[in-house]
Amino acid sequence: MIRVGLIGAGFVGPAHVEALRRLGYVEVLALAESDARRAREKADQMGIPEACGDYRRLLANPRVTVVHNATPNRMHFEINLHALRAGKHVVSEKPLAVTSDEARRLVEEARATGLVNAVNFNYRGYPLVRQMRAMIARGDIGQVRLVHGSYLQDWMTYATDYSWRVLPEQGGPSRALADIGSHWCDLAQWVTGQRISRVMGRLATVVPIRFRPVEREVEAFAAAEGPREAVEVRTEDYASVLIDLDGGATGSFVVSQVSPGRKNRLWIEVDGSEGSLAWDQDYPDELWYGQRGRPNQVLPRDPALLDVESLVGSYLPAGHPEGWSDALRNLFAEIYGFIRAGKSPLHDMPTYPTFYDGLVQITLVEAILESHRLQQWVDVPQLPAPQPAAAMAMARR
Ligand code: SOE
Repeated sequence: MIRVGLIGAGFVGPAHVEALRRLGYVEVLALAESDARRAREKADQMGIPEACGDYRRLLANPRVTVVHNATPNRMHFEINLHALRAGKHVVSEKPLAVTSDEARRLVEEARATGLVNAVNFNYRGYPLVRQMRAMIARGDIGQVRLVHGSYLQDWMTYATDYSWRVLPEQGGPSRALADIGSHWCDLAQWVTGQRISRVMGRLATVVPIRFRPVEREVEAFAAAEGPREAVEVRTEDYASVLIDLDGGATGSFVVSQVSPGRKNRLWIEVDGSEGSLAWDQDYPDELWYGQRGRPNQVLPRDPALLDVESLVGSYLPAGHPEGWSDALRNLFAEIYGFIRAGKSPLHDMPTYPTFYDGLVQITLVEAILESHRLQQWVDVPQLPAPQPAAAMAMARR
């Protein structure tokens, strides 16, 4: 059994617990929350044996070998750092930290320890997103020319919609871009194998004043009651971004948390010289394959039809719909497969998103904010990827 400590039990923490339990060889042993009473309550709800109100106690538990950090953004850096220093493998929610300086320090710390470090870019766990990546790598759509799409939500549409993410002190300087744009950009880069190298962003805060419930913190997507106070909003509700990629492709994306009716719609299309592929999270079991001289196709998520490399878990047969929680489980299966095999990112190339990928996304968001401020194109600093020993030996051969 691999034993896990979860820190933070807001919206996403319980989803981690459920996905981990489905792996079969992982026990969620301990929960840390902002105070001991809340920790015990939440731990009881989820059947987690140990609970504490101070994450440092959880880190001191020698039976915990992996820590999942599902706390609000402002706490990511400190907890990730201490978890590594305590000798734990870390699975962090995104963003890895609030600034690229902090994220860089975490990448260095992780490298110094050799521990497994992962960031939850969970949309990589969808079988048909993997299929898209495999087909692009194999050249099925020819040379990649255009990458475009959007990530739209509606849970911040009204001035009474509120979350800690609104305040830069809690969520960081960016909201829609860091929260959901980072998922879109991670996918765009991962499926195409190209890096976003230049950006031109236009951000907007369309709800400048929000009404914050004063009595308690509100979790993402949750409703709140009781008295409220007005707060000025200093993070973006919306962004549209032009992008250039280093392999010659160009494109654009829109992110919004104020698009009524769009609950969590991540859509991405890649157009190549020979064909196009498009995936829409509203229909996650379908991959659209467009061609010029032949009828278009829709590939279903049928394990019998997918490329082997797309199969990270035991998927249900075709016709048995899978979704968000299955993709999360698939990503965890990959991370924990690595841990269980006793691998280290110093020696083996991780197949899951690492702290380095977290740093790449924060750097990208910072470049988009800068571009909006200057009202011009900005080059995205390109960061050398850490190379495990095995990959370096291969390159020398
Ligand atoms: C809220 O916008 C949120 O929960 C994000 O924080 C997640 O990363 C995204 O997957 C769903 O929406």
